[in-house]
Amino acid sequence: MIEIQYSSEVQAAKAEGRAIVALESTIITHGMPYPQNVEVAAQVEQDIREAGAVPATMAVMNGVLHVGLDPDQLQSLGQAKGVAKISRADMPACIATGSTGATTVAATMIAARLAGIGVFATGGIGGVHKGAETTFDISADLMELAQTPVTVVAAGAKAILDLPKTLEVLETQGVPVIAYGQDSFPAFWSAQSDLKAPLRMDDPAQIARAHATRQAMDLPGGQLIANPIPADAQIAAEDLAPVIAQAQSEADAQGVTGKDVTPFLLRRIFELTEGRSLTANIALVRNNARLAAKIAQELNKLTQ
Ligand code: PSU
Ligand code: MN
Repeated sequence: MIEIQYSSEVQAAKAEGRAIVALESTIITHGMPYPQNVEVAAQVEQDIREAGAVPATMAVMNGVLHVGLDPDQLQSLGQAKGVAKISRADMPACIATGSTGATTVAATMIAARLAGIGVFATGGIGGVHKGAETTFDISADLMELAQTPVTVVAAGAKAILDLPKTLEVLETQGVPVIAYGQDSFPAFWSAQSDLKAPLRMDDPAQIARAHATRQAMDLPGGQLIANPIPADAQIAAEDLAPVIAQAQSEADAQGVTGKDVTPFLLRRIFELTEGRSLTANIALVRNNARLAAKIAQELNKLTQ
C-alpha cells in the first residue's frame, strides 16, 4: 500500500465511524483564482461540517497522498504556482517521483476509494468536449465513474462540454446518472436543460441505498448525482453561449490540447464574465457539499 497522510480531523472521524465527504483539489489550483479558491475551499469544508459530516480534501504533496488538508496546507496549495493537475494516469507517477499535484474528479475518486470514503462533492465533472469527434477529448472522469465505487455529487456538466455526448458515454459505461429532485439533467450554470436525466431521486437515503446496492451486486463503479444549481444563482444559457464559443475558439486558435483544455476554458470564462461565472460556481459547489454530507450520513447508517 502507498503512504496515506490523514488530517487529524479525518483520522478522528474514521476512528469514530463518522460520515466523511471527499473533495477535489484541481478546482482549487486550476478551477478558481487565488484568493477566492482558498476561501471557497475552506467555506465548502465548513458547509460539510455544518451539515453533519467531515470534509476530506485530497491532494498529493511531495509524493504523499493527503486525505484531508489542514488550513496551512490548503493555503499553500491554493497559492502555489505550477502545481500539476493529476488524473488517473498521472497520480502514481506524481507519488512515485515525490511531486505535488492537485486531484481531478478521477484522481479524487481513486483517493477516496483508498481511504474508504464513498461520497464526493465537486462543482462539475469533466466530460466529452465539443468537437470530440475529431479531437477524441473525453475526460478520464467518465471512465473513472465506471470503475471506482464513489458517489459523485456535481451540478451536472458545464456547457463547455457536449452534454448529449457526455450522457451517451456515461450510459455506455454503465454509470447511473441521477438528477436530484427534478427530471432534467442540470447544466451547471442552469438548473434545467432540455436533456432528460436517465434517473431521478428525491431523497439522500435513496441515493445511499442505490450506492450500497451497487456494491452488494459487486458492480464496479460509482454514481453521478446531478444536483441543480440553486435557482437564485443561475446564469442564463443565452448569456453564456457567446462567452463559451469565444473561449473555445481561442483554445482552438492557440492549439490548447490535452489536460490544458478544461483549465483554459474555465479561466477564460471567468475573465470574460468578469467573475460572474465564479459567483455561480461557488453557490453550486456549496449546494453539492451539503447534499453530499446528507448522502454520506445515510450511507453510514447502512454500512455501520
Ligand atoms: N469542470 C468544472 N470545474 C472543474 C473541473 C471540471 O466545471 O474544476 C476540473 C475537475 O477537476 C475535473 C477536471 O475532474 O477539471 C476535468 O479535466 P479534464 O477535462 O482534463 O479531464
Ligand atoms: Mn480532456
